[in-house]
Amino acid sequence: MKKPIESVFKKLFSKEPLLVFSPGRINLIGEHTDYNEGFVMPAAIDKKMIVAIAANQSRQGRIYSMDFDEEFAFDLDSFGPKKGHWATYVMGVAAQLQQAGYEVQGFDMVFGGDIPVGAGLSSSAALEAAVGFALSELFDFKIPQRSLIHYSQKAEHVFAGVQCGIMDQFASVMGKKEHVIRLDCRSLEFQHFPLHLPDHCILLIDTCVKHSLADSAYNKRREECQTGVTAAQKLHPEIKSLRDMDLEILAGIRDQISDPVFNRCKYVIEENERVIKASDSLDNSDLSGFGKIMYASHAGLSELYEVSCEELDYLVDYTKNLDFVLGSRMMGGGFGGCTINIVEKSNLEKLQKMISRDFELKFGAKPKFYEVSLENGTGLL
Ligand code: GAF
Repeated sequence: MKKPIESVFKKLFSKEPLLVFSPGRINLIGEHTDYNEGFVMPAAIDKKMIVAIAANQSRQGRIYSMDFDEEFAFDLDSFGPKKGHWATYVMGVAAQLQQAGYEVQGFDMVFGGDIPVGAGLSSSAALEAAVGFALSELFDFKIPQRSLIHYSQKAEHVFAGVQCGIMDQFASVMGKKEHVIRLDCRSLEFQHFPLHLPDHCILLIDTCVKHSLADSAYNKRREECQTGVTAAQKLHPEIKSLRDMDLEILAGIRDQISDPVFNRCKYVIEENERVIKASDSLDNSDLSGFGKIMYASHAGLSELYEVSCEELDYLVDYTKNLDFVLGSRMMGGGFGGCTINIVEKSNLEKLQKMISRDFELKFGAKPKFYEVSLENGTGLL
């Protein structure tokens, strides 16, 4: 991907660009826990967004998207969100930097990469982090990593309209080769720990569907969690987020909240406990224990949090009786995208053939498969 982006840039703008990259992410476990100040276990992967950039001595940001084969220009002194348009992610980051006092000058940019869009691998967070880092390098802002993460998240909130948590941007910036990140989304304390899978690999199976309303349903889940917290605070004022609640506290407010709110809160409380248990399993090299927790996570996401869909449920169920798949669950925001699976390397091909055939028979289209490796976060190419 590096070569075509570089040469498209040179062709369009007749100068040498600076090249940066930012990876997509997987999440082993801890879904929809980040915005509840809970725990997550993501990692950066070998699929990335690449940004080529150079200053243009004007007050314009001129951007070309390789994926959309489209150009877009905006005036750095007057611009706003353009929800639903790819350029909103670039402008959103530029706006955050300006707001923080960085003097963003005119720039030319080409971007593209191999993170499938809509697959739940957080291509938008990767783009945001890449743009922030590219502007920082180009104009020598020296933005610290943590600020880069926050500006990227804020860009998503303000310019894309999705009230996302911190996980995706954090993983994209802080990823480390062959390591997973254990992140406490309240304190933002984290650890990199090596993931040893001698006989297994991480396989993502992409349903290639993204059901509409995913963004609005995401924001709705956030509100439902907050409704549960607000109800609990009446009895326990010290509670700040679902992170501070347990099932007993939840039972105490059962009469004050609706069934969906109860279910959302129950899921988040249980998922936080699962992340802690899953982390212990990995420490003890108990991969099969880890896999069982993945299945439990999926059940919660599907039945209580209600962010799964028929295609994702089918893929997870499919693997349940296969002894060469240790664990499987939907990954990311939901309503489509990928499942993440821990699969015995020696049976990888067999699994792909079986699923390809049966998924197509059921849904009329083939899924896609990505075997991923864990890689470093945002940097210079
Ligand atoms: C999306 C969001 F961007 C993340 O912050 C996270 O909430 C995730 O969905 C669900 O775990 O990727």
